[in-house]
Amino acid sequence: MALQALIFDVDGTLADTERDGHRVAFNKAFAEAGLDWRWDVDLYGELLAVTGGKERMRHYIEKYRPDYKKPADFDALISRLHATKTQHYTSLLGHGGIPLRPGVHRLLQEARQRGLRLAIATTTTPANVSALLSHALSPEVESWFEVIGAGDVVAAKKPAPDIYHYVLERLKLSPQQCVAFEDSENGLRSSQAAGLGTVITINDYTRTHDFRGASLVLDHLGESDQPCQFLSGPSVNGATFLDLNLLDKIFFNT
Ligand code: XBP
Ligand code: MG
Repeated sequence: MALQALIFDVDGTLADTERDGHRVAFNKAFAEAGLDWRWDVDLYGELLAVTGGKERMRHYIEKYRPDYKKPADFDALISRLHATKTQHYTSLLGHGGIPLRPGVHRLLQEARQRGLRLAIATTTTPANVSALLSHALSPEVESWFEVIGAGDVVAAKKPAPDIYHYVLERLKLSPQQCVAFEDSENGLRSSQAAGLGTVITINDYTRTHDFRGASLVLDHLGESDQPCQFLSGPSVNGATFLDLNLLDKIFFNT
């Protein structure tokens, strides 16, 4: 069976968006709403255990702010905060922005040249995906992705496999024909449960996660002038970046 498609997670995988992007946007939304909720870098790392911004805010209140008296319209408050946070996040990407991680653009281009199909499977809001791709690369890049599975299109977010099932169904491919790219344990649990071989690129928030079951773990995808480290997986014979030939060898023994 040959490789047909690459499926990418977004936050932490395409770009390091959490610490200086999502976290900052949440804090701005809280401050504007007159709330004393404040997520510092370490706390945010703990909160990332729960995927999805709305779910993360609810988890914060339950676990860290038992003193907080929920208003009668708490659900509406969470929705409003999340909408404001999305506005802050997308405008933050437009101002200075957050670059794609090393090797991402290179691998996307290589996949397109080779006629591979591309897709996205993420927990984040669709507007955030558009903003990241158009500001980090250009507005037409979104159209490179045949399927964008994002946000609330499935009821159960990662680590549930639903978003990968959603994407695979729309691609009309089996998991054996695709490779997933993730950065976190929740992401790996999700892709693994959908039956996908998975490449992990770690980041500062996820380097201590449990990546057992991943096909390959790297610090990033690497560039010819920016070698990556292969942290676990099969021998790569001195490779310094991940390209499609290496991916074929690892996943399809070709
Ligand atoms: C990352 C997430 C998201 C973002 C926030 O998902 O967990 O919740 O932190 O996005 P992934 P929203 O790595 O799968 O892209 O606030 O839009 O939910
Ligand atoms: Mg991620």
